[in-house]
Amino acid sequence: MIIPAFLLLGVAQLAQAHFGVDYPPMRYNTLGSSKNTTYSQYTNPCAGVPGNLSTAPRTDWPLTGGSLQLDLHHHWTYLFINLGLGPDVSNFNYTLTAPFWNVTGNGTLCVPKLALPADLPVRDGSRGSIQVVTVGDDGSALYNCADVTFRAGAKELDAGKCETSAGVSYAPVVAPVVEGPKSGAEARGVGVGVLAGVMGVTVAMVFGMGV
Ligand SMILES: *[C@@H]1O[C@H](CO)[C@@H](O)[C@H](O)[C@H]1NC(C)=O
Ligand SMILES: *[C@@H]1O[C@H](CO)[C@@H](O)[C@H](O)[C@H]1NC(C)=O
Ligand SMILES: *[C@@H]1O[C@H](CO)[C@@H](O)[C@H](O)[C@H]1NC(C)=O
Ligand SMILES: *[C@@H]1O[C@H](CO)[C@@H](O)[C@H](O)[C@H]1NC(C)=O
Ligand SMILES: *[C@@H]1O[C@H](CO)[C@@H](O)[C@H](O)[C@H]1NC(C)=O
Ligand SMILES: [Cu+2]
Repeated sequence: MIIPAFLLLGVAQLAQAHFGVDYPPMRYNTLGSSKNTTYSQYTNPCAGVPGNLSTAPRTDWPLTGGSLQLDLHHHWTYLFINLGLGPDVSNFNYTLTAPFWNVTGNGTLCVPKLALPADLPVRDGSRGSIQVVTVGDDGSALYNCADVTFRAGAKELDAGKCETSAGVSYAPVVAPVVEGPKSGAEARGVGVGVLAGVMGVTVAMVFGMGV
C-alpha cells in the first residue's frame, strides 16, 4: 500500500502538536523542544513523567475547585479531566468532566473554576494530581498531569489571567437517554456514532494541519 506523502506530513505534524497544561503548570513541560525524550504524551497516565519528580511544580488550589488553562493545538479535541488524591497517585478515579467535553478551536482554553465532586474527601493540605487527557480524531489519547495542594486560602485565577482564545469553546458531549431493555444496543449505537464522527473529520484535520 502506498501512503500519500501529504498524509505522512499530516501525521508528523499531528505528533508534534500535542497540548500543554499552562495552569496549574504541568508536572514537566512535555511540549518543550528540548524535552526529556523518555517522556511522551502518548503514555498513560501522565506522559511517563513520574509523580515523584523532584522538579515538578505543585500549585495551591482551592478546596472547592480551581482554574485550569490549556494550550491546545488541534482544530478540536475530546477532553477528559480527572483527579487523583494523594502525593503520588496512579489512580485518577474522580472525573471532573462528566460527560466529557468536545473542545473546538486551537489556542488557549481557560476554565475559571472546575467543579469538584460534592463529597470529595479533601481538606487544607491534601495533595492531588489533575490528569488531562485529550482524544483526537484518530482515537489516540494524549496525557499530561499537574500537581496541586488543596488550600483553604487558595484562589482561582483572576479573570484577567484566565482568558480563552477567540474561536475556542467547549461543550459537554451529551449522553443519550437510555431506556429499558434497549440500553445495550443504544449504548453501542452511540459509540459507533461518535466513532464515525471522529473518523469523518480525520481527513479535514490532516489537510488542516498540513497547510
Ligand atoms: C529523563 O527522565 C527519566 C525518567 O524520569 C530520568 O531517569 C532521566 O534522568 C531524565 N533525563 C534527563 C536528562 O533529565
Ligand atoms: C519514584 O518512583 C519510582 C516508581 O514509582 C521509583 O522507582 C523511584 O525510586 C522513585 N524515586 C524517588 C526519588 O523516590
Ligand atoms: C490555529 O488557529 C489559527 C487561527 O486562530 C490558525 O491560523 C492556525 O492555522 C491554527 N493551527 C492549527 C494547527 O490548527
Ligand atoms: C479512589 O481511589 C482511592 C485510592 O486508590 C480510594 O481510596 C478512593 O476510595 C477511590 N474513590 C473512588 C470514588 O473510587
Ligand atoms: C466535536 O466538535 C467537532 C468540531 O466542532 C465536530 O466536528 C464534531 O462532530 C464534534 N463531536 C461531537 C461528538 O459532537
Ligand atoms: Cu498533537
